[in-house]
Amino acid sequence: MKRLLTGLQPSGDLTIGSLIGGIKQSVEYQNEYDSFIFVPDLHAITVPQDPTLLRDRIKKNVALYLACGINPNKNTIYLQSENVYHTNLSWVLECHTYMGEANRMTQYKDKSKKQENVSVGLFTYPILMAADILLYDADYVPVGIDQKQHVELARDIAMRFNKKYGSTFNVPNPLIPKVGAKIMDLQTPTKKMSKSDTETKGIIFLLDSEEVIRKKIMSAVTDSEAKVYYDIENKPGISNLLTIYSSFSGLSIEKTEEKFKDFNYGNLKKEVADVVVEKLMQIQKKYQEYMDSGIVDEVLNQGREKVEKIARQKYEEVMHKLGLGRN
Ligand code: ATP
Ligand code: LTN
Repeated sequence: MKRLLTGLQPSGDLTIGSLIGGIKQSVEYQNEYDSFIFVPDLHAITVPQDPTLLRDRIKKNVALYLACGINPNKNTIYLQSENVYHTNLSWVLECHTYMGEANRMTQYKDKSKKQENVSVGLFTYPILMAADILLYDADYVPVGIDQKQHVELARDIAMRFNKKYGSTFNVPNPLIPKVGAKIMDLQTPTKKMSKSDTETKGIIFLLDSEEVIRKKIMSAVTDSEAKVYYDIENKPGISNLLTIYSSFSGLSIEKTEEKFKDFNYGNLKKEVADVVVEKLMQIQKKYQEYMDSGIVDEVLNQGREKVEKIARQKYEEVMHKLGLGRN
């Protein structure tokens, strides 16, 4: 079975964008691949975080993964920070990455523009990500298009290392969802709904209450044409509502468009709110059960134990090849 590995940064609470664009795919992949899903909490501290919120969110995210259908018997689930080999290998890989390569990373360029004091960690972030991937010989790495460049860097580092020291790392492939629906912000429907945005009126979080979900959807920005059809360019708000309905109901975009063609915007929004509320309430019920049961800790302990063994073996091989230590 090929190995698949992915992580969702705990940089903000999970949103319906995280569900549709990330977690839902992982649920589909879990039957086909040996799946590793981890929380890249070390990546989260490349930008300032509140420790109390971060600690709380890490556990919440894992409970949400489970509530959304990630099966702990089919996935290896763990926290990045609980396995020291991620940072150990990251250092080794930093010493095999050129400044020119790291300088080309577009996410760093974008993110560093938004920060006042840019940390060195934000710059080396893609190399830690390469370590996350190479440590476990992942075959496939499902990521959004914005992360593709990072997976390509991991490939380049792996090939360079293998060439210099002999075959050590599997060369991973990015797995970009083919027709993955992109959920846009409800207030600015030309912008992706993003969990780390500070303006939250246009974001539906998986743990929002029914009242808040309805309020956010009912006040979604639309247009003045008063006609429901799918046209991302000219009607981003309405198209986004149709996408959300389609993603939550499983109905195709064409059928969703057909269903709502004679609806006014208010009634369309109400129907969208109904499907989202129905699904999220189910998820929240399961989430609460997982939070109360102690299963999250059990799953993470099991995951930690399993990945520690794999990672230690890989890291010892790397040390040996580099002439580090005594063996
Ligand atoms: P951040 O705000 O912390 O950068 P984000 O909410 O933009 O995070 P990521 O954690 O970067 O999301 O994305 C994780 C995965 O979920 C990626 O594969 C990404 O493409 C997908 N994803 C995130 N937001 C959306 C969205 N609004 N619509 C569809 N897919 C999304
Ligand atoms: N950078 C990724 C999260 C991430 C990741 C990884 C994804 C960290 N390490 C390794 C896949 C494999 C993000 O922001 N979505």
